[in-house]
Amino acid sequence: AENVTIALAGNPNSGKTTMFNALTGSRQRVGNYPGVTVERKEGSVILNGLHADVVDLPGCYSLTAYSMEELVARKVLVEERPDVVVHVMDATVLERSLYLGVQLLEMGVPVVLALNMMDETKKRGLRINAAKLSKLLGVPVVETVGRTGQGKKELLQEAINHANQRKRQWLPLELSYGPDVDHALLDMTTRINAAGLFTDRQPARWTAIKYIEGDEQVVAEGRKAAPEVSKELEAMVSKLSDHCQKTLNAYPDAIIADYRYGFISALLKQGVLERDSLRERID
Ligand code: GDP
Ligand code: K
Ligand code: MG
Repeated sequence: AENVTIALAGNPNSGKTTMFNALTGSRQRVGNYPGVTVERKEGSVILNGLHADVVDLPGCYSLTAYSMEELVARKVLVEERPDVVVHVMDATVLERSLYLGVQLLEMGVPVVLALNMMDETKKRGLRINAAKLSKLLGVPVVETVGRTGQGKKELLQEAINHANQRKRQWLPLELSYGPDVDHALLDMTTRINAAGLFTDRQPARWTAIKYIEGDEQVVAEGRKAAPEVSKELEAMVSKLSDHCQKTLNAYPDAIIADYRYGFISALLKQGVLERDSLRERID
């Protein structure tokens, strides 16, 4: 059987490379992505009978074309379609980390969350209910300490199980962004599906979100692949943008970001994240 392919994604300094090293040891190759100066680290892991190929993605905060790192990470996800993405999160800043996590889920890739830096989290008196987070998001969540390798086997096991269950099927999480954006998204998604624009490689709703976010790369590719469809989509975005500025005094991409943060903060309040009182910490 072919090895499961795992991509490690996460914010800069979340511990991706440390986890990559813990998993792959010396079975590594370092190269470059074509045409850019971003380093590509690949390796393989054999751990107690489990086999996988792993790629360490460049660090990013979003999956919109805001930086070279984000472009490269997204390109790997869309074009190479890893069987599963392990999102390595700095659990001491769970809320911020989940902003990328939510975007991975919205993209639809099979995701396993690694709550990394659990040693630091405990020192700071933060309590994270991993089981609850897993249940609420519908994805496996594993606690890890990259520096010691703690949790790495369970993480690998969960990643391989999840990959086999999902069989590379992309099932995007659909958030609401409020009535105005939702309405436009529905119209755009219908248009994208009817035209089959990029539907072989990414969810139509995700393409629509990228248009609304003003993602230059997706829009440029859309113009090239289907100029007429792209023109219609851009008109829909511009109408939405005018409407949102008039009625809400906000741009649609900012509204999308707000709703994502709202979703995350509501999630954390459901007993996922608690802070020990100072007294408990001293005891
Ligand atoms: P990357 O940018 O995501 O590749 O992050 P690195 O793997 O380079 O790690 C960033 C820093 O966090 C390094 O100093 C690591 O030693 C440290 N680090 C990684 N994992 C852990 C962990 O679980 N606990 C603690 N305390 N530090 C960690
Ligand atoms: K780093
Ligand atoms: Mg790194």
